[in-house]
This record gives sequence, C-alpha cells and structure tokens, in this order.
Amino acid sequence: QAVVISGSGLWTPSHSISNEELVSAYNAWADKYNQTNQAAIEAGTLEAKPHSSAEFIEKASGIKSRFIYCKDGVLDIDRMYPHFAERGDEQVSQQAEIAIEAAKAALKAANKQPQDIDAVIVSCAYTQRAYPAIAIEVQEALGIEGFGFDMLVACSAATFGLHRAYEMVKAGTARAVLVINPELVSPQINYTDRDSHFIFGDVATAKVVESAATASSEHQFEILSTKAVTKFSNNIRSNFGFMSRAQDTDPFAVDKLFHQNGRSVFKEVCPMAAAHLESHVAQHGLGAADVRRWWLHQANINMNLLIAKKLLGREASSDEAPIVLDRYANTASAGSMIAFNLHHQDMQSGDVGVLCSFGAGYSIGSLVIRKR
Ligand code: CO8
Repeated sequence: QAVVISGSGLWTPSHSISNEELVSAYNAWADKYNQTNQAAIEAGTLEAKPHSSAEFIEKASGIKSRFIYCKDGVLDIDRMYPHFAERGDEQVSQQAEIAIEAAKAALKAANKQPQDIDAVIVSCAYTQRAYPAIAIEVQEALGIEGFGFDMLVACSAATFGLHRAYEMVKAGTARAVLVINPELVSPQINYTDRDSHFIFGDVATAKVVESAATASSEHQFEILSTKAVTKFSNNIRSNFGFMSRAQDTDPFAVDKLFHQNGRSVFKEVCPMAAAHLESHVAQHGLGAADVRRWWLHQANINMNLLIAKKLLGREASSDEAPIVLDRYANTASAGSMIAFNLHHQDMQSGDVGVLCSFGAGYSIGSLVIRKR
C-alpha cells in the first residue's frame, strides 16, 4: 500500500528583521555594554563585545533577513529578546496558533477535511509547554477525532515526524496524519551573541501524509523510503528545561539559550549528511544525478553548497537544490519543508526528490519521494 505526501502548508510571520536592522541594534547594544563595563574591559577582566556585520552574516550564512513572530523587544537594546504576552489557559497558545495556520493550508492543499485525519503530530525544536501536548490543542481546535502527540528532535523534527506518519499509515494505525512544525525559535535566541544572533527565524510548516488509495490532491509524492541516523554531540546545545527552576539557574545564562560550536558542526555534519544521502538513494539503485530535486535542510548556504557538491561532483543549481535561507534564515526543522513547499509544483510524474534534515543531536533524517 503506497503512502503519499498529499498536501503541504506554510505559515510565514508578518514581521521580518533584515541583517542591517539586526546588526544596528546589536552594535548599539555592544557599544552600551562596552561603555558600561569600560573599567573592567580596560583592566582586562572582561572582554569587550565586538561589532557584528551584515556583510559577514550574508557571506557566512546566505541569510539576508528572517521572519519573526514578535519583533517587539528584539531590537530594543535594553531588552534584546522578543516580548510574548502570556496567554490564559482558555486562549489558544502562540505555538498552536501558528501550527493551526500551517495545518489549514496543508489540509486545503491535500483536499482533506478534519474528519479525514486520524492523528496529529506536532514535531519541532521546542514546545512552549510540556503538557497538554500542543498537538492535542491543535487537534481540538481543528475538530479532528483520534489522537495527537508532540515530538522534539531539533533540526530533524520535521523529517522524523514524517517518518512516524509514514509508518502509522503503512501500519493502518491512521488513514491520514497531519505533521506540523511550528518553529517558534526566537525566544531561545541569544540576540546579544554576535556569533549566533543572525541564524534563526520563526515559521510553521505542515504536511498531510495518507494512503495513496484515499489521496485526491493535485500534487502527490509517494514516500519510497525513510532513513535516519543520530550521533550524540554537544556542539549544538541548549540547557534550558523543566529542571532549570529546581537547579536555581539563570534563564538568561548563555548555556540556557541556543549556543553552538559552528565550525565543528560544519566540519562534522557535512560529510555525515553527504554519506547518508548517497547511501539512501543507492538503496533504490539511484545515483545522485538521478534525483530531480534536493530539498535540503537550510542551516547555512555554504553547508548546502558543499553537501550538494559532494553528492553531484559539481555545484547544484538552485533548481536542483533550492535555497530559502536568504528570506527565511535557519528555521530549525522547517527549512527543508519550506523549500519543498515553495518548489514542488513543477515536478513531473516519475521525478524523484529527496527531503533531508541535519543538525543538533546530531541528527539526520531523509525521505526519498517520487511524484505520482
Ligand atoms: N559579524 C562579524 N564577525 C563575526 C560574526 C558577526 N556576526 N560572527 C562571528 N564573527 C567572526 C568570528 O568571531 C570569527 O572571528 P575570528 O576569525 O577573529 O575568530 C570570524 O568571524 C569567523 O567566525 P566563524 O569561524 O564562526 O565563521 P564561519 O565562517 O564558521 O561561520 C557559521 C559561522 C555561520 C555559524 C558557520 O560556522 C555555520 O553555519 N556552521 C554550521 C552551523 C549550523 O548549521 N548549525 C545548525 C544549528 S541549527 C540546529 O541544529 C537547530 C537547533 C534548534 C533550533 C534552535 C533555535 C534557537
């Protein structure tokens, strides 16, 4: 029984921050910090904060701008993090709100109604609370019978979520599954760290996975196989969690926010991802040149260029491996899903494509799919 991705949805925040805006706020914050701490810096007991640069950011990452759920507070040098109003238990949570928007778009693209769906997976880098699951809140809001659950696998949350949906439909556990990736990452960004303040943006993506027997949408992609691997690494880490209060920790401490050793990540993950992808397509008797499109994880343009080059032995065109980093930045697990959302409608029947994530964990997840 063939299983297909039958619909894809994307929700993009209405606010964005350009590199120039971000850098100008950071530099003003750094100047103020250096001025306030002048004595300690001069005494050599504290390091001065260096300036950030829009040119560096674009060259090092390919990012020109990023979308953000709440711009308020991020560029305020007396705050430097977004301001989210706390919502009451009777109100829809911010993360469910954006998940619902992406889910509605995916349902429409898949030509499905809520009563056609049996399960909801919310899979992303962070959930805004542990329970009740965001997926169950979304399920309730959309009027879906059945069950829902949340799962976290950082950058590979979306692909790993699709893997679980594929298995559930294959096993007959569900007729159709909604997999949603509400990547609300801005609250965890250290906007006072020039090495990482530019990397991330907010977004939500969603997909409908169902049996080919029930699919009726215009663009259906059969999932031919899934492949995943994880290997523990501390090079991308956040230590904030439910233990933080009991440990009497400072939520503003650098280790409680996203932090990474970017160079090591680059060096270690690129060969891992290329080898993983090569062996995944080889399972189908295919070489990299037989793949019409690569919807790769969007962390850094140089990473994508290098991985595509390792696979193809030459540079990939933007038609072969689309990049959405310039507008969206790194959106944790949603990057390859945005690339798919914006670049799948021109695929011809029989064309093979690969969805792939790589990142924190480390984790790598891929799906080989074929246009029906
Ligand atoms: N402006 C100016 N200069 C800068 C800046 C800046 N903003 N930032 C760094 N520099 C300086 C550095 O200090 C360094 O100076 P020096 O040579 O004097 O030491 C110099 O520029 C070069 O710095 P790097 O070596 O760090 O620069 P790179 O060319 O390596 O680029 C990158 C940095 C872009 C971070 C790159 O290393 C990279 O992309 N690596 C891969 C990282 C990656 O993909 N990580 C994935 C993380 S995402 C993920 O897994 C999901 C986690 C969950 C989501 C979390 C959401 C909050």
